[in-house]
Amino acid sequence: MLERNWTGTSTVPSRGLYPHQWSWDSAFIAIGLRHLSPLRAQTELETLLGAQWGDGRIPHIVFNPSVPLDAYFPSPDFWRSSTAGRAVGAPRTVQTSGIVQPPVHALAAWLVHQADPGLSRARAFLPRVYPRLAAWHRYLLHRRDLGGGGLASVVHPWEQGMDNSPCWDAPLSRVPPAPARSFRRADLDHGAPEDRPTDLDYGRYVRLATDYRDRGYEDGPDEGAARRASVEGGGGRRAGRFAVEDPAFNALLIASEHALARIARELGASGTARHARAERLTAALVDRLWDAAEGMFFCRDVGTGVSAGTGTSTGTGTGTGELIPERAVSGLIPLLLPTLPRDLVTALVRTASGPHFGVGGAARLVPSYDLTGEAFDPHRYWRGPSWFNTAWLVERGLRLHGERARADELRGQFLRTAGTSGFAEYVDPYTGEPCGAPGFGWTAALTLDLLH
Ligand code: 9YW
Repeated sequence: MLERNWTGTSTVPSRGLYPHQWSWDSAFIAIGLRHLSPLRAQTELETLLGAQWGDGRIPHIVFNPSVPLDAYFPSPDFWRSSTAGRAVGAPRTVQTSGIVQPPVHALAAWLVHQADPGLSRARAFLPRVYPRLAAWHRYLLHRRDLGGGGLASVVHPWEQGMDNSPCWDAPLSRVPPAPARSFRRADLDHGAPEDRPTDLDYGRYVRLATDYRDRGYEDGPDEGAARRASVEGGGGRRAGRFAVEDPAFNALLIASEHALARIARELGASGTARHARAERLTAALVDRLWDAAEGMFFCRDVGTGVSAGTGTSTGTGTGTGELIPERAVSGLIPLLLPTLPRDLVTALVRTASGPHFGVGGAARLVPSYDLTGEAFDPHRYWRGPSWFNTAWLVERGLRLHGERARADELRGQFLRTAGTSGFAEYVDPYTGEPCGAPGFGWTAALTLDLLH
């Protein structure tokens, strides 16, 4: 699969459905590729980082210029990155999207280095990628702290990577959809409509992306300054209609910050300040997103139109919002964090193995959404099906915290299901029936990783 999906400089998630380079896919793919070809794994990450914007953002898609425009929507002529994003430093030569995806990259870079430190040092891999990864984290922490509590916010469901998760239903309901006739969904040429997001979802995705583009992909003034103003009671952040603090996105940022600390140490610096920052971020994550009664993390809606304490639409946009009471796999992923308090680890393991997720019991892998939830749908993308990247993250978290038997069980299920599904994009969480695209990049790559 990985050979077939390799383009010469990077790997496509799937030949038909996703014919370009995707940001967090590439990070997961590099983690697997390092076992086959450490050079190819380094190249995968270097290609992605080569498309980084001047303000530090790593775009969620890097477009392949040899692929026809109508093969994927939204295409480069929708994003218009090199012109619309000029003020914030979009590259001139390569076309990209203007939004981001979860920051798995520093973690991937560190794991890729470890697979062949000799090659990595000979190619100065870490000295070349470190400044770019540091700028990426700086962007997220300074420009994307829209809630003012120290965490990064996503401004589009595509940024968090779980496009149609029920977590977005409430914040998305504030977004007027773009008319269905104003765009053409290329995804439906490849995927069954009942396995994909709805047309109404797409209308809202398109509206949000269009508005962001038309604002020149600006995230507002220095968020640090805005935050100081807000602490003093002035408000002043620039959260738009859709702004959400997500537990998985932030947990991956923290895991990557720990990895950056290790990279810094390998390069002769101390790394202490980065570990300390990861600690502060872990405290902020627990403070803002942990729900003790539910035993898991939730998203916090900090978009304009949500007021503190009521969660109702007021139009004032205080940015402090409310937790979104939807149980999704995103709320289990902080299990990955090395210094999560022990009682939280215990509660997360209990929640994962309980009736809502059925890990190690009724479910295959880790369902993307609450098996008992009203919005649960075993085939519709991120509203129930099990995905392999999230299972890999939960397996890693279980192993890290000494839950060896549970981790072994999940690993075994992962490998069996990956094989029998033809390395599917996602599977029915009860039957393991393959859904979405076959021959999916991160499914193949993470299988390799678990085999090592
Ligand atoms: C889309 C490429 C991407 C993943 C996302 C997944 C999907 C794109 O595919 O989004 O067109 O819907 O949700 O996580 O990175 O594999």
